[in-house]
Amino acid sequence: MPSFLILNGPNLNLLGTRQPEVYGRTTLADIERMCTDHAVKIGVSVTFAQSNHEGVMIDHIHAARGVHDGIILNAGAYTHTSIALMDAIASVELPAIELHLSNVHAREEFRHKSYISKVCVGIICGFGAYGYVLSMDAMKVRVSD
Ligand code: CA2
Repeated sequence: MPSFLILNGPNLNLLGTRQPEVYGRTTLADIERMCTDHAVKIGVSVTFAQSNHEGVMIDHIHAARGVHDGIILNAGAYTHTSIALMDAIASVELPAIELHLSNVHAREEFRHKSYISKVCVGIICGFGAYGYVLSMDAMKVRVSD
């Protein structure tokens, strides 16, 4: 059974509690439940991690090698700044999907730049919490190729 790491970055632990007009009212725990239910339906396994720290996120990415078949990554604001995360994704040679709740291209200019995109197989953004489910479907297709 394909196994996916779903890794969330800084501030995403606050989902559903602040800025609902931008990020919705769904909490990270709700998203994890949604993904766990969907995993059963499509026959994959999912492991979740969240960190507010760049180095810890890098450790999770390194640890995914040989354990998971793909990484679904909402790197939060590190998307727009982190060469280190980009290098970590490239180094593990696993397919990664860049995920965002919001449509980053409809927002501030600084969110249009992503270091992560260069090393990801695809990008899903703008569909809120449903983007996690979409990413799981997309990753399943990718790893079944
Ligand atoms: O749209 C996304 O998923 C983002 O990755 C979210 C990041 C943002 O920096 C990216 O540009 C796009 C921010 C996550 C902040 O999450 C919060 C959740 C609740 C309250 C405040 C922030």
